[in-house]
This record gives sequence, C-alpha cells and structure tokens, in this order.
Amino acid sequence: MKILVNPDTKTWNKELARPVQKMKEIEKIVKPIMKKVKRQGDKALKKFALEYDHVEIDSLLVEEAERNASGAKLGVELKDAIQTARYNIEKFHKLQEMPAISSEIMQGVTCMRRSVPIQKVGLYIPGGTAPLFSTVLMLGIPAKLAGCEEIVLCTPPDPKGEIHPAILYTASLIGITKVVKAGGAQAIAAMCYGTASVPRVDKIFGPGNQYVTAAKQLATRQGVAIDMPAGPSEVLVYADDTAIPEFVAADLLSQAEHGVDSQVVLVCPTEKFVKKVLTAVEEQLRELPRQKIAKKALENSVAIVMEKMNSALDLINAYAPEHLILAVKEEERAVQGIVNAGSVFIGNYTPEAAGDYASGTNHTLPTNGYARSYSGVSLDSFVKKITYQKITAEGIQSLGPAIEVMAHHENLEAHKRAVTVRLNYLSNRKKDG
Ligand code: HSO
Ligand code: ZN
Repeated sequence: MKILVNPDTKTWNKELARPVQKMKEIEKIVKPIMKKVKRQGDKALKKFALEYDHVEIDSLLVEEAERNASGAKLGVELKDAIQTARYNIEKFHKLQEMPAISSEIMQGVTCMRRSVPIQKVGLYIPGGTAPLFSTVLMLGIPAKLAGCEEIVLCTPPDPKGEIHPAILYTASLIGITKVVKAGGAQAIAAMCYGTASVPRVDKIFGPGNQYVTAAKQLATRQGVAIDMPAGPSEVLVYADDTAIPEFVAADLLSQAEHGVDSQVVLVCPTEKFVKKVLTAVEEQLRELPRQKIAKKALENSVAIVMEKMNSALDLINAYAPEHLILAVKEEERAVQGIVNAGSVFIGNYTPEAAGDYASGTNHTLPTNGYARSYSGVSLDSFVKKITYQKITAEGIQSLGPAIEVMAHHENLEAHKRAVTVRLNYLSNRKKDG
C-alpha cells in the first residue's frame, strides 16, 4: 500500500484512480456468447455449462427435491445466522415502502403516484470460490417485498452440476422457486432474451465478474434495465487515533479479500496511525486463507495522511466510495460532511461486514465513483412509480388556458387543440343548457 501525505487536490484523481477495466475486449468475448444464447436458448446454456463450468447439465432448472434437500446439508448455526440476517434485512427494507400519494393540486385537478412492482426480475448470484448466498437475501427480499410476479435466480453449477446448498436454502427460505443452473455472461443473456427454461426479465440485478458486468451492460441495449453499472468492490476507512488499528486493518482486509481488483483506501490525520494500521494489516494478512487475493488488492490500494478533517472529507467526497467507514472522534461532523458514498458505517463497532451480511442495509452498492449519482439497491429498485391524474370539467376550465398558452409558444398546436376542443365543448354545453 503506498502512503501519500497531504496530497494536492490536483493529484487526487490520479492517485485514487480505480483499476481500469478493459471493457472493449471483454465485450468482444461476451457478444458472441449472448448471440448464441439468443439463437439457441437452453441448448446454448448447456453447451456453455460444459465449456465453462465443466459439467453436463440435464435440467437447467433446479428440481423441487433438490431445493428441499438443501436445508439438511447445512448446520443449524448457519441456518440460524441466515434467519437473523433475513429478519433484519426484511425489517429495514419493509420500512422503505412508500405509500401512494394523492392530492388535489388545484380545484378539479388531482395527481396521484403509486409504486407498482417490476413484473419480472432476474437475480444473478456468483458461485465459485465465494458463493454469495448473502446476495440472495439482499436481492430476493426486496424483490419479494415489492411484489415482483416472477423472480428468476441464475447461478453457476459446480463441477458436479450442483448449486451450493446455502444458495438453494436461502432462495427457498424467501420463496424463490425458479433457480437456474447457469452462470456468467450466458446467464445474463438468458434473462435478457429468454429461453425455454428462463423467462425474459425486465430488470437484472446482481454482482459478477467482468463478463457478467459486460453482459449486463449489453442487456440494457435490449431494453432490459439493470441495477447499476458495476465495478470491483471498494472500501474507504477514515480513522483517527480514537480508532483501533486492529479493527481498521480487519475492515481493510475484509474488502481486499473479495478480489484482486478490489480497492481499499485508508485516510488518517497522522502518519503514525497509518503505520500502526499497516503493521496490523501485515500481521492479519498472514492468517488469511485468501491472502494471495488480498495481497494483490492491497497493491492497488493507498493510505493517505490528511491532517485536516475538511480536506479529508473533500477527498472522500471526490472518491465517492462504495463503503465508507468513519472511525473518528468528530463522528457527527464527518457524517454530516459526506455527500458521496454508497453506505456509511459509523463508529468503532460497525464493521462493513455487518452491512455485508446481517444488519439490515443492502450490500449491493454503487462502485467506481457511481456513488456520486447512484443509490444502492433498495425496495425502490424493484418498483416503478406510476403517476396518475384526473381532471374534472371544472379543472380543465381553470388549468386549460395555461396549457394552451404554453403549447402555442412551443409551436405545438395539436397540444393546444387537445385542450381547446374540450373548452369549446364545455362552453357550448353551457350555452345549450
Ligand atoms: N462486500 C460485498 C458484499 C459481500 N461481502 C457479500 C460478503 N459477502 C459488496 O458490497
Ligand atoms: Zn464484503
């Protein structure tokens, strides 16, 4: 991890640059995969399972018996933990429900808005070395709460053609019954175009490698929405000497172990504290099973000494971290000063891992600086808001003239006429009556 001391504002962009992704090259690989799935449907999914997951798949959909058997393969401890997480995530996401609104804006003119679930959603859950069953909760719970009619979950099979039991158990627990053994870009293509086994969905959610990310991006060109533009996961920890170096180090490493392209940033007011944290990182790194991955991620990472809080907050806002941990004495001042972050973890006892798994907030968050303009996944991500209006005869008579004038000045006479015909009708009726 390189150390910078009070870096000049002009250098922030360069010093805090995220690892670049070669999207164009990835797209070249992904496009033919998508095309094949579009043309050959399930047959292509099976072919890609053989090629990439090294397994022959008979039935792409996980059978009911297989889903039901998953619970028995897990220990009680894990099942209890999943239940705790589920309870908290459900509770926090339920609070996000927005009641319909309705108001008579002016006499005879009523406007309304209500949330309506996105009908068909696709959830992508990565498999491999870290089977993210926690992501099943993070995506599945809000999808269920929103009332999405069709929820399909795609996840890659292991070399035995099986899905990790914790993924299946979690899916069953929250009532997701359509689980497809398909991973990578081909799974995204299936949800984008639809196949015999996989319904075409309206919106695709979930993390994945660069191929998955590229496929999701390509899916948007087919009219399918996606949760957000994704990039490697990242954390920024802002800590002063009221923080505990061991805690800070553990938080940095919990992010670093996600992938070689993860990025972690440490911001502290003194070099002395930075050194303490880095010593703790070295010590803890030795004990980690994924130390190779974490080490590589740390090479992309940086520790910054920022003496003044205002400059530190400016730098954090410029970087717009996906996860931000604030472990500083002037906690409230820091919280108030943050305008760009995906999710904020406050105080010494709030590790990012809490939000990753079980506190209740969602862990699908904007990376790559998108926290400047995007929010993380929430209940909102699974609904669209439809607006309604109803105007009475009286209402159009009072509002109509304003519409006519505006339409006329936009040179849109047909718009004006849509009001005029009604106003004429009403004034004739008055005369007749
Ligand atoms: N930190 C990841 C989420 C995750 N961590 C899942 C562990 N499991 C992205 O926010
Ligand atoms: Zn994590």
